[in-house]
Amino acid sequence: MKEDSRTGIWDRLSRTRYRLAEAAGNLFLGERSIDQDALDDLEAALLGTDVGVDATQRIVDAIAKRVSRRELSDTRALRGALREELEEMLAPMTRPFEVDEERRPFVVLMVGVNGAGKTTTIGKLAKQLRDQGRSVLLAAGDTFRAAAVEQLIEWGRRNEVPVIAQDRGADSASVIFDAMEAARARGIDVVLADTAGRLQAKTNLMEELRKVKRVVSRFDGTAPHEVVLVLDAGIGQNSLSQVARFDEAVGLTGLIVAKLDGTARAGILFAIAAQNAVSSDGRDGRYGRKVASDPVRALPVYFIGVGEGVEDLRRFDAREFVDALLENGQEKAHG
Ligand SMILES: Nc1nc2c(ncn2[C@@H]2O[C@H](COP(=O)(O)OP(=O)(O)OP(=O)(O)O)[C@@H](O)[C@H]2O)c(=O)[nH]1
Ligand SMILES: [Mg+2]
Repeated sequence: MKEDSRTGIWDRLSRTRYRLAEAAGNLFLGERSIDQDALDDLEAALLGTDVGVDATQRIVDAIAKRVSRRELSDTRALRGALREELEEMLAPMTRPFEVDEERRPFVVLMVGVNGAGKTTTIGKLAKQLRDQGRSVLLAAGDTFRAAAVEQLIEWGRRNEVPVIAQDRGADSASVIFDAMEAARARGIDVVLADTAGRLQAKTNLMEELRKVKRVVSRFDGTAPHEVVLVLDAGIGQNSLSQVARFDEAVGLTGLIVAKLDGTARAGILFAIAAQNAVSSDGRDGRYGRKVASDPVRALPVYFIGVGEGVEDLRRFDAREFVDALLENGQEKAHG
């Protein structure tokens, strides 16, 4: 089971994997000594997969330090060291998505810019929650586009979960409020609320989301229980400003990185980790996280999206992810 999901990720993070393998292939497999040239190649490989300047610097510095301490005498040791560094960096972002059963309905707001993958992710997540035996209701909070409502209704139909929707142009906050009422009346466990990614020029997206949040918490003071930003991995370094902007506006509790399949560069996760590097005492340090809603805990990546299908939402796990990136075909073939 575990092996299956890992193989799946392995297959789909191709671009980043090849880039790393290409540069690191020399380092890991060749006869080459670990000199400045080798470190430069590693640096180039990391930068080429959207790891970003900050994170790359951290990783290369850490490796260089070990080299100068002569801890890394061979390529095998180097590979192990890189794995450790990458994993350590992502580890604080590994936290499972959990539904608090004391909160019913447990309300999840899905936010993000248009086209990021919000609606699709809701469809996939609804399926997972259903498979866990939970009842789910979808709220069509993206009232800006008629197609958005239809898309959500289609996901609802496929997963056999109800969808609360109103006509195009309806007030997003009131649709979500209605959905919470419906969920409470029906004893439903989880409400997944879709939101718009783009609004008319006269309406500000962040204002709208803030209003949604206010209205939701009027219904239940503890809600929303999760505010999850869906990021399109393909946008690269722009992810960083999106995390900051949405967090500032609505206080994020988690991330989902969609579209890590295809041409996406998986390195963006390291860039996000580096941006969020704040130690547990609140000072800038290694790989903790400062968020408006929770100043000392790392902002988790709950899931990664690796395709358009309903099954293509994988739990994020730092170790599994880094393994998938560093594994090469040979090793895989030999188990
Ligand atoms: N390859 C791939 N495609 C994805 C993934 N997630 C979503 N998509 C596709 O990305 C496109 C946009 O996804 P949506 O879910 O409609 O995005 P959205 O954030 O709801 O967009 P708006 O409603 O316009 O704000 C669709 O064609 C999805 O099928 C993924 O993990 N991998
Ligand atoms: Mg949508």
